[in-house]
Amino acid sequence: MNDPSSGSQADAADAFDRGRPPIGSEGARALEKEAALPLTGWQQEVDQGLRYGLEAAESIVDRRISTFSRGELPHYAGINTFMKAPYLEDVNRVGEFDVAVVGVPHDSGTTYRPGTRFGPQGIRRISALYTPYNYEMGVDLREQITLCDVGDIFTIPANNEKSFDQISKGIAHVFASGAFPIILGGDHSIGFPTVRGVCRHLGDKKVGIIHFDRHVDTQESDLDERMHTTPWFHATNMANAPAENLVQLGIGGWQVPREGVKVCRERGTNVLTVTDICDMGLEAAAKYAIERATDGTDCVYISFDIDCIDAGFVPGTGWPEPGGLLPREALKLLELIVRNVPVCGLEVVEVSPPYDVSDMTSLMATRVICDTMAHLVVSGQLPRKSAPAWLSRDCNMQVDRAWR
Ligand SMILES: [Mn+2]
Repeated sequence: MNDPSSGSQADAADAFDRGRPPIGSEGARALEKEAALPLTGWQQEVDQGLRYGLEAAESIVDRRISTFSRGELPHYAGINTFMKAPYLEDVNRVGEFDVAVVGVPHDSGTTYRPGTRFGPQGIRRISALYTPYNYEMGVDLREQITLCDVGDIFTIPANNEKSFDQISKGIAHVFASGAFPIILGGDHSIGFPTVRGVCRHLGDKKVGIIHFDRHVDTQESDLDERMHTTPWFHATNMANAPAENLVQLGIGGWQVPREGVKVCRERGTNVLTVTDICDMGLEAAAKYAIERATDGTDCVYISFDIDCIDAGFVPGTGWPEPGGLLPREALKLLELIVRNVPVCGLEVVEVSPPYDVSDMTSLMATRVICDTMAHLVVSGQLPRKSAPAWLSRDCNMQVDRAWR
């Protein structure tokens, strides 16, 4: 007979101590972590709001509220920078911040449906929904790092190559300042010029690329140009970004050009399909990615194509492909990777708001970005105490060979 008052059932009952999460659970730990976070940044925001935005009307009881909205609240109000971070009009000052968000509104590299030129705006708009605090991680970005939004690169809509030159120059500037660059795409053609911007300031150091995507993006040209199907062919032509350190996670389906597959095979890139990732398990897949990306390199760049996630979750993208990762799988992979490699930059690409539904694709991009910042905080990579070891102040404009 089972006596309900004895043995494991009683222990289990103890663990559910009236109205509290189970002892030792993530939920229980999260409750404690929050208590350890300061409120200094929040208080500064309130004080500034009252100074800049006037004290509220007399009928408002909560005197932290200002007349003009000047901070996080209310979430539907205000000017749309990323997470309402200060807009840094003078990009010469970008090095004063731990993290800089840069928009790259470029979709001339798109070979099917366009719209990712509106990606930065779409991501910024829905990012206003987020608080800077994450429950499980016990991170409050407002308290722990400084963030700015430098606005967008001036891209040239009819010309990929001129846009690439603008993007490389802009990203090199942010990267060289010591601020951690977070890039809002834009289609995936920007992956080449962003990495080229990074490589200009690596000296003789090397970068591994971890690439989340359903597509390989490794062919030399597409429709006679360097398009969003080609960034890694050209990025891995640079000595600072070896192909053997390019890890491609989530590849598969009916939109992978055979030309690109041939390049992956010949250059020895590291491809895992969605099935590989599920069969290996997320821990083993992340371990593989980390080993390959860091073997002989000094830092890791993360290129997150939102279409690595199943098309059902991210309809607002240029080439939707069913069968991708579940959001929680992608986010867990990101966690396991970001916390365990020296990350030098992040881009999130292929968000196309005109095809989006209820901002869900933009919201997923926001989640990837905020999670990455939090993992960098938890793993001690942000805020930076000194300039990263891989950063060279000298700018080498010769990192890539001229194409055609
Ligand atoms: Mn893709």
